[in-house]
Amino acid sequence: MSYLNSNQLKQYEEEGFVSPIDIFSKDKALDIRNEIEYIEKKIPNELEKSGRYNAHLISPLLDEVTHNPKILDSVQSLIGKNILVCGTTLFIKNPNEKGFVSYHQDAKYIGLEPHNWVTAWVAITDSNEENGCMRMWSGSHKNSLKDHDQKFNEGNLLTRGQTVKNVPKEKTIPLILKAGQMSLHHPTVVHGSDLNKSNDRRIGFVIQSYIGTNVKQVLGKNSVQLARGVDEFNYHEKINRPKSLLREKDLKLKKKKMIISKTFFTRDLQEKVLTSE
Ligand SMILES: O=C(O)CCC(=O)C(=O)O
Repeated sequence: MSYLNSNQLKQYEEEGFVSPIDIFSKDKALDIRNEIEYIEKKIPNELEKSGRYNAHLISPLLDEVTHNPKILDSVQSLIGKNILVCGTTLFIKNPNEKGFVSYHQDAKYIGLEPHNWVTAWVAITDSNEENGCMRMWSGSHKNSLKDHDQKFNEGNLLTRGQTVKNVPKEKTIPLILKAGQMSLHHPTVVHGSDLNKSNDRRIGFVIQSYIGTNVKQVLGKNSVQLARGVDEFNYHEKINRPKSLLREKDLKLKKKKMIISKTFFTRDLQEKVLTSE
């Protein structure tokens, strides 16, 4: 049992995140990294750009992380016992590349209402200040959603470059994780990350997000997996878990889900463009 204790619950409530939480061993993290790198070699581009979404549908080891009972215990402490997996994203920063993540609030663009959901960031490699770990603006989840600019800067790993202005960067808190640990963050906490200045990759596998069964997708359609409990609302289409690595039908499902996700990830931008014309 790995339910959150009272200190961890207090941290989440006051700061908008809880970290670090031990999930699996360094060796297990290395196995997962090897599976990711095997996929990258076997099918170049499969995990590039929008391909980084939903790799848990083609990789049994990422599927195992997504449904890990320790992660689900912690998540249950925050959103209740009926849990769906909405999607996952691989955030990989290679050394000597320009990857960063602008400061943003997930709830601003992800379309999940009400905010009975939480994001798990699982470290497949160590994640620290040198290689560009996530940084959180502690307590920022308590205020309402902030205005975001759309900034298409080179290297921004966010699809729409959504950026909150005037973040006090010197006050943001680095979430330093060892491979096999995770952090959990609130839908409205402002967060981002800097460049990887190390000589190795920084790999984060992000379950984006675990949602309560009462949560709807208001910007489009979602397909989900039941992670725990029962779905008494049935708002979303259900999809299967992979039985082996890189099955043809799972690759097709991942692609289909990517096209649907892209539609709602870009929707409010399209609306913005249309209204400003
Ligand atoms: O991996 C990163 O640096 C940022 C990830 C992120 O923004 C998120 O998980 O919501």
